[in-house]
Amino acid sequence: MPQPVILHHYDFSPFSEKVRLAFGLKGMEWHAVDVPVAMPKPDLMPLTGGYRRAPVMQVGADIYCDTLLILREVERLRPEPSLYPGGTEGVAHAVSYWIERTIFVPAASLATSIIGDQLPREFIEERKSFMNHDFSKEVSLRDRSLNLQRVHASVAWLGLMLRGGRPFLLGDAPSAADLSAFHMLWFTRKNGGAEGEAMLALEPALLAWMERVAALGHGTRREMPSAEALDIARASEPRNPGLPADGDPSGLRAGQEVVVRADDRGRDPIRGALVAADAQEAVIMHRNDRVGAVHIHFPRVGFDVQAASRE
Ligand SMILES: N[C@@H](CCC(=O)N[C@@H](CS)C(=O)NCC(=O)O)C(=O)O
Repeated sequence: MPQPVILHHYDFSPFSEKVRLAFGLKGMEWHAVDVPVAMPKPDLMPLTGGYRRAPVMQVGADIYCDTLLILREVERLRPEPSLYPGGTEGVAHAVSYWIERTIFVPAASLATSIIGDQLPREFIEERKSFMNHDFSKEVSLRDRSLNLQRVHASVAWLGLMLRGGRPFLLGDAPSAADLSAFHMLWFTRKNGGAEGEAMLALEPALLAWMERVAALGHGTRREMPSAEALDIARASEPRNPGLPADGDPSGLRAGQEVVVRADDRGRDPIRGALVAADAQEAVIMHRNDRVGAVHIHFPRVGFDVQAASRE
C-alpha cells in the first residue's frame, strides 16, 4: 500500500493554496490535517523539529518543508501532468522565488488594510514577533500606497508574461510558476472583497489566467485528524532520500549535527543529524518519543544549513 500524502495546512494559508492547486493539477488524492494559524502547534512540532510554517507535507516518516521542495516531491510522486512542463523546472523555480519574495508581505498587507480589524489581536501580535511585520489595519492602511506600488510592479511583469495570448506564465500548460504567482492574488481577492479587487485592478488577461489556475481545483481532499498523521509517522520508516550522503556543496558530512534556519522570516533553529544533501535539498534526521525517527527535507534556496558546532 502506498503511503497517504498528507498536507498539514490551514485553509486561510496562501502558500498552502499553492500546494492544494498542485494536487489539483495532478488529480491527486490527499489528506488534510488542519494546523493552527499560529503557535503553539503541538501536533506539528514532533514531525518538523520546530519548523512551524504552513504548509508541511508528510509521506510516512518523511516530512517536506517549504512549498519549493513540496512541489518537487509531488512531481516525483506523480510525474504527469508535469509541474515543470517542457523542461521549465529552472525557470519555474526562479519565477516562483521572485514573485513570492516580492509580493507576499505587500499583498497580505493590502488585504489587512481592509480586514485587519477583523483578525484577532493575538494573531496580529504573534505575526509581529514571527515576521517582524505589523498587519494591524492602522499600519496596513498607513503603508497602503507603498504596498500598491510594490504589488503592481510585480503584477505588471505577470501581465507581460501573458502577452500575445499565452494561457499560462511559461507557455501553453500550467506550471509551478503559475501556482506561485496565483496564491497571493487569490488571498487578496478572497479576503479583500470588492475593495481588494479594485486595488489590484487586474487586467482582463490576468483575470482570465486566474480563472484558469483556479479551475485546476484541489484534487480529492480527505480530512485526517492530526493524531492519525503522527501515528502514521511512528509506524513508518523514513525512505532512502536518494541523494549523495556527502553531497553538500560546503562539505557538511552525513551524520554531522546541523542547524537549519530559514533565511527570511521565523529563523528559529531546526536541529538534527544530516542524512544526505545536494545543492537543491538537505535532509536531516530528527527523533522524538511521539514519532520516533523522521527525515525532514528542506530546499537549499531559502534555508541555511550549518554545522551545530558553529553555533
Ligand atoms: N517559503 C515558505 C513560506 C511559507 C509561509 O510563510 N507560510 C505562512 C502561511 S501562508 C506561514 O507559515 N505563516 C506562519 C504560520 O503559519 O505559522 C513556503 O514556500 O512554504
